[in-house]
Amino acid sequence: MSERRSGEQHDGGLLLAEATPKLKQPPMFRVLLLNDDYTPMEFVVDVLERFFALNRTDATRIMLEVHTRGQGVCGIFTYQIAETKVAQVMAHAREHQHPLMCTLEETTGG
Ligand code: TYC
Repeated sequence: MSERRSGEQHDGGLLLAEATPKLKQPPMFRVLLLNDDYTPMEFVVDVLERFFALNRTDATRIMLEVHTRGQGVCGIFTYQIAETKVAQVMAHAREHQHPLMCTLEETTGG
């Protein structure tokens, strides 16, 4: 008669199932800089300081990684922030007539 499944409550004659929390981590995106033969190294270091809040040491390390290996990670962000960073870097590079390329890729779990 007063049988009740666990997780459910009587409420004025209504049976209300308890909501199970369904929280997930948001997908994350790496922002990448790509190497080219023309953008000055100093400009790339400035971009990394300006848009990714890196100090000169880390900015220089990442710039050299891009220069020697072809690409490098500037940071990892949620989609909206990653996309904004890419747009800001591309606009800044074009304003200064440099062919610097910036893109994003989704991380897969880690
Ligand atoms: N390869 C460039 C040069 O020799 C430097 C550079 C580094 C360009 C990183 C782009 O994302 C880049 N001037």
